[in-house]
Amino acid sequence: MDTRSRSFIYLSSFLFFVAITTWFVLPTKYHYDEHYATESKPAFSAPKQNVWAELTEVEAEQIYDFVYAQRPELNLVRRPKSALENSIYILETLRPNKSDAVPYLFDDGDVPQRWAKAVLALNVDDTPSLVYHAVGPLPISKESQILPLTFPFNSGRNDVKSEIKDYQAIIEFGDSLGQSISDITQELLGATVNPNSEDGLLCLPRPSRVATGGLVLWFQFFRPGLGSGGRTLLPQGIYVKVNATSLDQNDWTAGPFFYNGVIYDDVEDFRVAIKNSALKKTPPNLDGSWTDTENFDAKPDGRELPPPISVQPYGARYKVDKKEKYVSWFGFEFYITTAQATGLTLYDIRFKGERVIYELGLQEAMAHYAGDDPMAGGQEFLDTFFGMGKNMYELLPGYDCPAYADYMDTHYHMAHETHELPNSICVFEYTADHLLSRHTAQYSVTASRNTYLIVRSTSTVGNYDYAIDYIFYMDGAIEVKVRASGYIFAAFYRSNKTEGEDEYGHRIGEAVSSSVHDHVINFKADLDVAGPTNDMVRLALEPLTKSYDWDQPEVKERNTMHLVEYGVNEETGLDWPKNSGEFFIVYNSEERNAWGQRRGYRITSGTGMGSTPHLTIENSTTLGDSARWAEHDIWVLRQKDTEPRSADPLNYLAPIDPIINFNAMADHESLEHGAPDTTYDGDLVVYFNLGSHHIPHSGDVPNTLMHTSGSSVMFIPHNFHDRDPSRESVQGVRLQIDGKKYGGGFRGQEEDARADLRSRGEKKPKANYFGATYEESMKLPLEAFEPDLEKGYKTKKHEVTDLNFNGSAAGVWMVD
Ligand SMILES: *[C@@H]1O[C@H](CO)[C@@H](O)[C@H](O)[C@H]1NC(C)=O
Ligand SMILES: *[C@@H]1O[C@H](CO)[C@@H](O)[C@H](O)[C@H]1NC(C)=O
Ligand SMILES: *[C@@H]1O[C@H](CO)[C@@H](O)[C@H](O)[C@H]1NC(C)=O
Ligand SMILES: *[C@@H]1O[C@H](CO)[C@@H](O)[C@H](O)[C@H]1NC(C)=O
Ligand SMILES: *[C@@H]1O[C@H](CO)[C@@H](O)[C@H](O)[C@H]1NC(C)=O
Ligand SMILES: [Cu+2]
Repeated sequence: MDTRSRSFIYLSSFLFFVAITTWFVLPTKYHYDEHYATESKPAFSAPKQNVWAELTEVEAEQIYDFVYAQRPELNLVRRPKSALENSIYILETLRPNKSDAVPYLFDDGDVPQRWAKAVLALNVDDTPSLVYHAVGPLPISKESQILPLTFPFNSGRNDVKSEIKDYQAIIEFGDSLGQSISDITQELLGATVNPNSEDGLLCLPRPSRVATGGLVLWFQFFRPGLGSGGRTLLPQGIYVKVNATSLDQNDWTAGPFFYNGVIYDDVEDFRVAIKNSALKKTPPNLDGSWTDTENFDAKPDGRELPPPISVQPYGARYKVDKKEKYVSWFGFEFYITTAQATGLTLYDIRFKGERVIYELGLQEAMAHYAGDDPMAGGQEFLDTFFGMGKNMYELLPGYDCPAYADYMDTHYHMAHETHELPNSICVFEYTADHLLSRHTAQYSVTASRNTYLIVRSTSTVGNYDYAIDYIFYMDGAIEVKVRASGYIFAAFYRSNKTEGEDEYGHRIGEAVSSSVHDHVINFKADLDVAGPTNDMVRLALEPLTKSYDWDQPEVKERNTMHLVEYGVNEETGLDWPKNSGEFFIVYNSEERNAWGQRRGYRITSGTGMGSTPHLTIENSTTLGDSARWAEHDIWVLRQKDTEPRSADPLNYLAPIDPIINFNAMADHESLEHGAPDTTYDGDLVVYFNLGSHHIPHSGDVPNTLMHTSGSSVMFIPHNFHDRDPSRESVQGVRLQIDGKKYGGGFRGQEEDARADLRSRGEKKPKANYFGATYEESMKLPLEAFEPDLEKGYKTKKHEVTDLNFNGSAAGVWMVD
């Protein structure tokens, strides 16, 4: 959202066809047999309304009209031209309190009242403020009201002041500042800022800053990154501090400057140093084919053939109610909803009719940098500020998701406009290349396939792409996985480096440093394991030296190990244990399985690159109190209607005094419950972090790769059932290699004793399948292998943000 609409030239052929294609429908789904077609199945509908669903366009229209009519004194405009005009910036669903939704879901209670959250962008005494309101109940009636929305915010406020008074002026200031030193940029960078040219330099501010009052920003020069949008790989070595505090732009000041490790007080100092050759030069960071995301020309052996892919000729085995965004698959059932800030959230996740998780969704996605230059050194992003939902773009069939996946759209309402993000959520089943279980016996071998269900979306926030998966396994396990790709936000590398430059990354190009950073991505899991009353424990496996009677007299003391359980009795943050030496388990407080064991789910760092991280930086100067959840791996808190979220997008604007301070939520309240103390009912909430310590290396150029950026957390049944429930769901085979005399077991086991396991009926075939199999050869349409993307892709232009302020949570400003 570069104001000069200096939009990217689509050099890559993919983006090129996106730009030229007209309006097409989705590729029709192929089906081997009409009989299996989803369309011909009886319509599937959710048992209840999706009470968390995003507002419809009709609802939004009603609310706009209502607010305009009720608040004439605010002079709300539909399309604000600056932060000094009042407007309704965002409208979205104010999700119902859990205390209202649960009676509806489980006890025939009434449908909870539907409310909207309205973010008003208001000019309060020349200071732009974002102010939260609740509007409802919906539909708008005589009872509907507009109320200040404070209860979700532990600051007690419903507003955040923004120092960004004139976004447009900041961008223009960067432009004219850049042009005013074109002699310097030509000399040092070999180019100039020129808004009328596509390959001119840009002079852009760092969004994050330290709120000491006022607006003091560091600007850095960038080459534009023409081909694929690789601007963040192209930072240049000139930095300038700008004081944009005053309302009057004429009072804004530029300087000092920073170049090649040296600070120059003002532009004249800088010029003089260049003229007198007192300044040590360092080569600029030039664009070239090295920033291109593709190599269309290389022909290594094998590239002439397409790779193997997955097909689904008999249709899907899950059911989706797309209207209610409700999914059912092998005992799993859940609702999906979206929000412009946080993307997907799943609600009321049940497994075989039992409650497991009430709410599972992203809270915030942080990237925190470090460096010895003024840009990287103070840089940090909280990506809900830019919108993890708003930036959930259309997925590529056959690539982001298999050709046979189902898609859903996302909507959000910004500045009196409803935006559609078509096909931005996909759902599909996938069979892993590895089994869920197998066993070789003396006369048989058995194998069960690992087929799982995935709900996927991808948020592209400026330079970075986050692919977020919710994965469901047949044993009741649930995994949340994030993989990152896209361009790293590199730092400029001074070839005449000052001491310490290599402490903040690797040199990965002529004048590029990889710029080390931490990704910490916070999720909420409101676990209701077999119901809401739960306890969390740390079940430790510890070394032990013990004397056993039966060991006497030979072994006086035996070095061994044993289980020790520690209750988590107060709200706290935990780190993944050393040597994976503890199991974090959430147990139901009352229910036990057939063996008298408490029914539980284990929370563990899952399938990624090592265990999931927390922020390395302690008490980050940039973050203040805006993201305290990043300081440990996993948190356990009381569930409260007044604490629905760990973070708010506006925390980015007010880090020192944020609207939600997570520290004040995780404040060591007791988690003990039951008589005589009835103040706490035992309903707990877990917050956990995904992400990675990202030390990009030469292989992150041009883009970060998803196999190295993956991280996940899993929720795994732990004594939740009496046996492994996947046995009744899986598809697989037991191959009998000697069916006559002996069965599957060891020699000596009589055939008849286990006849039911070994054969189906009289024929006693050798291969005994459980679950359906493919029965005949078939011919599949090309679409099953290679969807026609030129027809299928609806989007004509992606509103990818430039990690700048326009369209962020700070507001949107329209140009004429
Ligand atoms: C801000 O972004 C919106 C789209 O979200 C665009 O319509 C508008 O022109 C942009 N404003 C400026 C000042 O660039
Ligand atoms: C920034 O400018 C404001 C007003 O123009 C001034 O009051 C303030 O002292 C300046 N800050 C610094 C650090 O120079
Ligand atoms: C780095 O500095 C040295 C002097 O310290 C100078 O000779 C050399 O040219 C500089 N290198 C570059 C790339 O500017
Ligand atoms: C964190 O930093 C702030 C500001 O420097 C300081 O006031 C505070 O005491 C620090 N807190 C901790 C826990 O170190
Ligand atoms: C939700 O809970 C909060 C905190 O108890 C309360 O202030 C608010 O009115 C509730 N919302 C509705 C719609 O009842
Ligand atoms: Cu990264």
